[in-house]
This record gives sequence, structure tokens and C-alpha cells, in this order.
Amino acid sequence: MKLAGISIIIPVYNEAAILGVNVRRLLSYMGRTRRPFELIISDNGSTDRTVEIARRLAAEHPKRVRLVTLAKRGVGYAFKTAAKAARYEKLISIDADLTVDYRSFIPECARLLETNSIVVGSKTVGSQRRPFTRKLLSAGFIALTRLMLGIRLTDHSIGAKGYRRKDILPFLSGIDSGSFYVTMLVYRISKAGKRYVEIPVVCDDRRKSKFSISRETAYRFKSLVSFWLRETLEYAA
Ligand SMILES: Nc1nc2c(ncn2[C@@H]2O[C@H](COP(=O)(O)OP(=O)(O)OP(=O)(O)O)[C@@H](O)[C@H]2O)c(=O)[nH]1
Ligand SMILES: [Mg+2]
Repeated sequence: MKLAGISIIIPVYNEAAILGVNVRRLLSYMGRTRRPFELIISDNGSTDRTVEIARRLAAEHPKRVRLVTLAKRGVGYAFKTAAKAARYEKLISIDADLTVDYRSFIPECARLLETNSIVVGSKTVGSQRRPFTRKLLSAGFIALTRLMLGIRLTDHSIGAKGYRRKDILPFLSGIDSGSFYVTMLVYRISKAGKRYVEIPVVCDDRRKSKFSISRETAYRFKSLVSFWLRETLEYAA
């Protein structure tokens, strides 16, 4: 049986130090799976040599590596643009630091996308080595999303997620340009009566985040409250 193709989306911001090595690791792994695939590196705003390195990778592997460069900032915007441009129906979003075990996650995610619109890799139900403050802030956010939006998820980060392209396309224009897009997509998919599922992933991430933790926390909580208010008012109207 012919395996379905996968578009792997890698959002990047100032990843010059690791991009070349990690893209080559992914290329070598995906090459061995014998699936049709592409890697879409999606950059907005890097100030180091990320774009130059990504251009070189795309030139070396023209059928496998594509580059999206955007002037407008925001990881959600980077995802949305890459998802629209993707060649394949199964989209998998992976962080450039490859801190999640992609060799387990990618095949399992691809399998579950046969029957689900979204697959969420969760560090919380899996195992994680991340700084305590990051775990604590995530836990607070997760508790609120359950309470306010009824989302049965324990991880809303951008990495290790899978999406069925045709199911999320109708919602892409309305999603946030920051990382809150994951929560919005899951909410829309669940309201549309489609299926999403969470699976455990193993994550070892001790490097400094590319996000400013304080700014990201304030942004996430603010986005959640305003999204909840909009949804509640719309429902009441
Ligand atoms: N395109 C784009 N990518 C970004 C941006 N900010 C971060 N990224 C990328 O998003 C991915 C995740 O960033 P990390 O710094 O690893 O995030 P993290 O804090 O470890 O994430 P958690 O899993 O939530 O703990 C990486 O591939 C980053 O390069 C951005 O503004 N634009
Ligand atoms: Mg990371």
C-alpha cells in the first residue's frame, strides 16, 4: 500500500546554530520511511543566518526542502502560510530543536491523522525535562482552556502537532498570528464535530526558549480571555 505524503512544517526564529544539522537529521529519517514528504521551513523575522542556511538547504534538496520567508512576525502566521502552501494532506508541525522524539511521533501522528483532524503530541501525559517555571505556566494555561473552552488537551504548544489539511483550511484565515493558533484550531475543529486526539510524547528541552516567557505568558492568557469573551458573546447573541 502506498503511504500518504506528509508536509512537515518547521517554524524557525534565529535557529542558525542548529538548523542545518537538524534538517539533515529529519531528511535522513524521512528518506528511510519511504513516504512522499517535504519539509517546509517557515521563517519570519530571523536576524541571524537562518534564512541563508535554509536557502542553501532548499537549493541542495529542491524536491524535499522548501522555504517560506515572511516579513510579518508571528509563529501562527508562519504556520498558516506554510499550511496553505503545503503539497500534502497530512501536516506535521515540529520544533527546529527536535526536542521531541520525532521518530516515534511522526509515524504515530500520520497513522492517527487517518481518523482524526488534529493529533496533539503532549509532553504532559508523556514525559518532559523542561524548566519548572515553564511547566507551571503551561499547567495554569491548560487548566483555564479546559474550564473556559472545554478543550480536553494537556499541551497547547506549537511543536509535535498534526493536522489534516483539508479540515483546518476553512479556519486558517481566522486564526491568531501568535502561538494561540493551536488552541483556536482545536476549538474550531471540536465545534465542527470533528475528532482530535492527544498522544504522549517524550520531550527533553532545556535550552533557552526562543519565546520571551513573560511576554508569551501574558499574550496567551490575554488571547484566551478575549477569545472566550468573543465566543460567549456570539453564542449569547
Ligand atoms: N516562524 C517563527 N518561528 C518561531 C518564532 N518563535 C519561535 N519559533 C520557532 O518555534 C519553535 C519552538 O521554539 P522553542 O524556543 O523551541 O519553543 P519552546 O519554548 O521550547 O516551546 P515549548 O515546547 O512550548 O516549551 C522553534 O522551531 C523556533 O525556532 C517566530 O516568531 N516565528
Ligand atoms: Mg524548544
